[in-house]
Amino acid sequence: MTTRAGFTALIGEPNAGKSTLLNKMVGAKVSIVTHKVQTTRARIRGVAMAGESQIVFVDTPGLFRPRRRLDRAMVAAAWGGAADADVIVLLIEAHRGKTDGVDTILTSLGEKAVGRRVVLAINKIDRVEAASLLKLTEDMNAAYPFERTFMISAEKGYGVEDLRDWLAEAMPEGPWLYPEDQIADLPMRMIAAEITREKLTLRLHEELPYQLTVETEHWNEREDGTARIDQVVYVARDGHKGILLGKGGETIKAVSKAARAELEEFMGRRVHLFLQVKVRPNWLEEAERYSEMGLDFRDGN
Ligand SMILES: Nc1nc2c(ncn2[C@@H]2O[C@H](COP(=O)(O)OP(=O)(O)OP(=O)(O)O)[C@@H](O)[C@H]2O)c(=O)[nH]1
Ligand SMILES: [Mg+2]
Repeated sequence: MTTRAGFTALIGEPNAGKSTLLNKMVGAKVSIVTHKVQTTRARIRGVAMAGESQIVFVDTPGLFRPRRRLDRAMVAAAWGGAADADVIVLLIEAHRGKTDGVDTILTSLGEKAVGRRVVLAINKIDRVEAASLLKLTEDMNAAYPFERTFMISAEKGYGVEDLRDWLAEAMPEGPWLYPEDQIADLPMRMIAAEITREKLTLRLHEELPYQLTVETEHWNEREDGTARIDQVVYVARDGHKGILLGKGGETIKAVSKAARAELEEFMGRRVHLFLQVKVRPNWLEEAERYSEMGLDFRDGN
């Protein structure tokens, strides 16, 4: 039997559903998902098996017009993910269509995807009437020579199998890159930090989720089979710390509870999670914070 293995990068505007699709393909929650834009910050790999083919999906941060150093590093990471891939899947949202943001991505694709196979996935088709998809498909294909167009709902699973089968065939021949039963290659301490950041993002409003970062500082395996995990949430301002803690510490307690529950489910055992909030006015300009996130600090220049 010939085996195949390769990389498929998922790119698109923030909120397009890239992480949802990766999780669906992998069959487990490897990458965090929220209803807010700019949830994913770094490249996250998830491994899916399809027959004799191994597809390594690369989830990327959304592509948008960056302002801050962190934004620039995120966008650079996204294009870096595309540059290394065998196939690029551009996700767009069916109900939003060909937005200005999508146009900007198409222009960049022209330069950055030379020689790569690029397919279009129109996502969230559960939100529109089927009739509207034809025109969108035409407009998109008039603007860029996609090899194929798929209509999917990453959340409901519609069309996901077709896309996976096509990608399985498109992967180059070669030995598998990961053991057959491996689904992710993110270290556990990073997955744990991401889970906490997801719960914070879901609970906090406006700019706050974009002004914080979570790091796992200590991870201790205990003799009773449980794990003690200590994490730090860095914020830039005193006021943010107050909001994060909430009245009588109720906000941070709720976040910690939700994160712990998900971690326990993911790990299949008991976890003791301790969160500490630290004010660090300059964290968005610190190289170490970026390497902890899996981002290249220099890309933010
Ligand atoms: N109705 C509907 N919602 C979806 C679908 N796929 C994803 N979503 C929702 O869209 C929102 C964004 O999903 P994500 O997977 O976080 O999007 P993303 O592209 O990874 O976003 P960033 O990480 O911010 O770039 C979430 O609320 C998802 O539940 C879909 O097929 N249908
Ligand atoms: Mg994402």
